[in-house]
Amino acid sequence: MRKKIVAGNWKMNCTFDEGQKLTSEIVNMIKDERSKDVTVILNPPFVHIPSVKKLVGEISNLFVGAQDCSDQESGAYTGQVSAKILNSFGVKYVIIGHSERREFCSEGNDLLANKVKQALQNGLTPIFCCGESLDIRENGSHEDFVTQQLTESLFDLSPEDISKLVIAYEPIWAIGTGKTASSDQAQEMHAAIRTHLANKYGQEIADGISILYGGSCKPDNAQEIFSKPDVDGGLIGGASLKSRDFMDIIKSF
Ligand code: 3PY
Repeated sequence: MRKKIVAGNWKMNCTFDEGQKLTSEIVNMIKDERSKDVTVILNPPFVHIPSVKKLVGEISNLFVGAQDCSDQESGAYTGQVSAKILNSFGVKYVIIGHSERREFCSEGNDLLANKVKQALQNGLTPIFCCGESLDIRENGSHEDFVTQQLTESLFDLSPEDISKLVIAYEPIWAIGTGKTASSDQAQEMHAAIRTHLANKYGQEIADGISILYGGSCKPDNAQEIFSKPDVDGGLIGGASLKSRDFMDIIKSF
């Protein structure tokens, strides 16, 4: 059975007080509503991590993640945060290769391969993002594009390491645009990703990897998207900043 996962990507949002309020609300609702079989991950900006972690406490299905990590172990890399440092703060998950980092920080497949390795070597679970732009979707090469992202960043990993990953398919044309992939479009790409993983690592390993959908996932479309057989949850942007919406998404399985 694959893990069902809902991860909130706060992006560059929330002051200290806003982050505390949002986390407290989510903690209270999760305690009340007990969505125990869903793994929930909060990915705030780095500076929030210790205070969010403190509020989260020991709730067994609620974890703190980061939005990025360095491709380097340690040293003179001003402004970067290593996987090793994140681990020492109790972080369990890290988003790697979000399209906004690919675009605004020029992160390419080779660099992302090193970030994934750093995360794994330091005990973090990478949530590896892939996804195509509108041009690529419209010219019909989206499957080739996404499978190439996976091949170039992940296919050096051993079967044991790839099994530890979570993958997030986030079509760029659906991020922050209000457009969402239809549930059939999401299913089609998730199935293609799983087949690509199976061709390299075998069906059993591919069947164990959770693949999340991201891109304008909201309470009113989550249930339909999560009902698809190869969709194992969501990486949630804007709707993760509203505790009620986030909880409604968590309850959409
Ligand atoms: C979005 O839904 O906008 C995201 O980018 C989630 O990572």
